[in-house]
Amino acid sequence: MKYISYLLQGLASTILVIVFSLSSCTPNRQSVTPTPQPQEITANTANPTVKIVNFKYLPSNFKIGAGETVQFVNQDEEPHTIIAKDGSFDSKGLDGDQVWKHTFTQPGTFPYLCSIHPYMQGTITVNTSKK
Ligand SMILES: [Cu+2]
Repeated sequence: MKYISYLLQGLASTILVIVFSLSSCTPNRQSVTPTPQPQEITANTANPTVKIVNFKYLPSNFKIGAGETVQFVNQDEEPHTIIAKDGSFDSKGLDGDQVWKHTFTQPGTFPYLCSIHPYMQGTITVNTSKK
C-alpha cells in the first residue's frame, strides 16, 4: 500500500507540473496579435461614395437618406475640395487618394463645388428617410 501512495503522490506532482507549465504558456499564446492593417486610405465600399475622377464628381447627382454618411474619394492626383454652396460643409483640401466623409442629417438638396476648380459641381439630395 505504501508503494501505491508514493506512486500516486508522484503522479499528482507530475500533473501539477504539467498544469503549471501549461498555464504559464497561456499568456504567450494570447500575446500573439494579428498584424496591424495598414492605415486605410481607400474607400469603404459599404458607404455611399462619390468619386472624384478626372475633375468630375461621380455621380454628380447623388441621392441618400437623412443620417447617411457620404464619403468623397479623390482619385485624381490634383487636390480638390467639396464645399457646399450654402456653407453647410467644407472638406478643405483633399489630396490624391484621400477620403473625406460627411454625414447629412438634414433632408434637402445640397449643391456643392470644388473651390479650386469651380466648374466642378455636384449635388447631394437627402431624402427624409433612409433608402
Ligand atoms: Cu477640384
